[in-house]
Amino acid sequence: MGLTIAQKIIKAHLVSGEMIPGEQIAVKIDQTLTQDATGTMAYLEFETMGVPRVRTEKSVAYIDHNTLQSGFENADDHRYIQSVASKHGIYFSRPGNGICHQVHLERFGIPGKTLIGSDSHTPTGGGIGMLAMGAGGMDVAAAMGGGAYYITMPKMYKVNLTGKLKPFVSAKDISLEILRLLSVKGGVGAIIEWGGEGIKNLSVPERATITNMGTELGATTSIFPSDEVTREFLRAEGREGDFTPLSSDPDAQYDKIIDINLDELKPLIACPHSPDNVVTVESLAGTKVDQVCIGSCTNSSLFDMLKVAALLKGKTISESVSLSISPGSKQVLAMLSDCGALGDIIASGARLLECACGPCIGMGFSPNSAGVSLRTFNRNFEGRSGTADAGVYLVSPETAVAAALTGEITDPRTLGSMPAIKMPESFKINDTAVIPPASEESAGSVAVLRGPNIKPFPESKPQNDTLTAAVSLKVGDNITTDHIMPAGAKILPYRSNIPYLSNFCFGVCDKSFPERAKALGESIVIGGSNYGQGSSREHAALVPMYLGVRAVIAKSFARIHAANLINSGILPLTFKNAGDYDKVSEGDALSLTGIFAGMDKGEITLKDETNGEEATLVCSFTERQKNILKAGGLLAFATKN
Ligand code: MIC
Ligand code: SF4
Repeated sequence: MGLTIAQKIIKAHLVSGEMIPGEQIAVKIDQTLTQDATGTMAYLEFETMGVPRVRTEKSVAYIDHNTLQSGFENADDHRYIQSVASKHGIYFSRPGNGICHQVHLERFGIPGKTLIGSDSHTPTGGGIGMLAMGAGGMDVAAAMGGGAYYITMPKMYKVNLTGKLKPFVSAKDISLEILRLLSVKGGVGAIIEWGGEGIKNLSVPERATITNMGTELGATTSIFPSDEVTREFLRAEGREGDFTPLSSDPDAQYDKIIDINLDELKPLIACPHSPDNVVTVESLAGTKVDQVCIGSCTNSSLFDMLKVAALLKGKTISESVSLSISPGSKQVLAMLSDCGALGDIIASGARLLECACGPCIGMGFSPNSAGVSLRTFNRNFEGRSGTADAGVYLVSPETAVAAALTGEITDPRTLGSMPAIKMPESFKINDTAVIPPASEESAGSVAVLRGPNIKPFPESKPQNDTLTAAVSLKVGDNITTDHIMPAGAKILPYRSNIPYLSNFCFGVCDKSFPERAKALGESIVIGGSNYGQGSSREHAALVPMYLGVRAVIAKSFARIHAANLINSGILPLTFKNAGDYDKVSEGDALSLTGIFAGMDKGEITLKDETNGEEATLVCSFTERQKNILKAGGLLAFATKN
């Protein structure tokens, strides 16, 4: 039987396990990336593992999330990451050099290689034919130390694109269409391969917009073939030598095939508060808009920015709209500046932000109260923008500009004719903002600089054979990591201070949770389906662990979060019958007995001591995962072994 693109890459990197969907496999990792909001913790964990120098082909530490420095905390963390990277053989991308995924695509991504990153949008690299996956910081630390990455062998889905995008319809609309079709749970347990004759007209950055938002489908990753379009992109980046062709076999088998005709696609928009809440832009036309943000790892390439500049050229934005532009990288910004397009953007009244995540993670530029914000980003979860009652909509750059000009949601096809965009033959290459690590010989003398913001790693506890604890919180379906451990400018600087962060845990759902959990000592959280979707932040597991959460029982889990729970020593268990979720209430005393035998059997019985009800919980842990849970988390496990 023929192989899909992802199966070929997995086969070439398989360390253990069988490539049967649902089986645990271990994959050798060629490259890693970290960003600063998850990186500080990841490098603290890496240091604990005691490996002197990374064992990957290339590891890069980016600073792109915590770039507002309203106190010493972020600057101290940047200094820590720079010094620890230099000491251990990791390249350091300075603040201002750009968003990790955009820069990695431009400067480091290589077709056919494996990449894991401590950021859920690492699948952006699938746009260049990499097998690129988001992971928790501990898994990235382990991979930097030469360890394999453990995942469940995914199913394979294929999306066939036919036809050609019409003017004012773009790659972002393809992402929104697949979210409309599949929902935020639709990609769970699968790798999505994009193909069909329609991909020929999509450049690498457009493909990367699509693989980037595959994360919102819950997919393990998404991938495009490596073809002449890929070669052309690498040539323009001065890296043609990194090109290898890559395609699926003609007789490759897929578990699901989806067809999208690009000729029929219209501009789409995701409404608050979920990326799959998708309707046509025309159906919302006339809705008043307060703010428009263009950028993020989804839509900040040179092509996106040139389109924005061309549409803004000679025009002034609406008086009632505040427009922000964050180019994805220094390369994009420099080229915009050189060709004059930056001047067109500035002249229109836009506010230029630095090349970083910025408003996407609530790092500044929060909307006004009850404001309507149109963003070219990938997530519109409740509260993420930093304004609790804002309504955030996700759109393409074209739709964003249309709203900025008119002050209301506007179908961009009404703007007239789309100006022709001429992409340069080659990109401007200037890697001075990427600092190479110290040589192996001089690494010993590099001092690692730690600021007072870094607090000791919280102590985890081994799982016992019995667990008796109360339910500290019961939540519904699709709870995101932004609900569990919110981000934003006020909290993000404390990513290496778990005790402080704990005051905000589950703040979006229930502000009294931290106090209640602390008072209970040990407790259990009950969740609905797709629990922990969204970000890779391991803080959404480490903080509950610090607050005494010993198990999360849900209808189903998002992949990275389930792995983070295990790495933090928390049991992720699933109701065998989803209806049993209704039997348990907040405050109930629960008991789980025979946990170790249950882990082997795959079933554990839950007794609700408050109402006498029983339910069967299922789990399918590998031997390694059982040992991690018994040790009290990956760090305890790794330092013992
Ligand atoms: C996000 O988009 O939610 C983030 C911020 O990039 C996260 C990482 C983090 O929480 O630091 C992600 O996507 O993994
Ligand atoms: Fe940064 Fe937003 Fe991309 Fe996350 S989704 S990496 S916060 S730009």
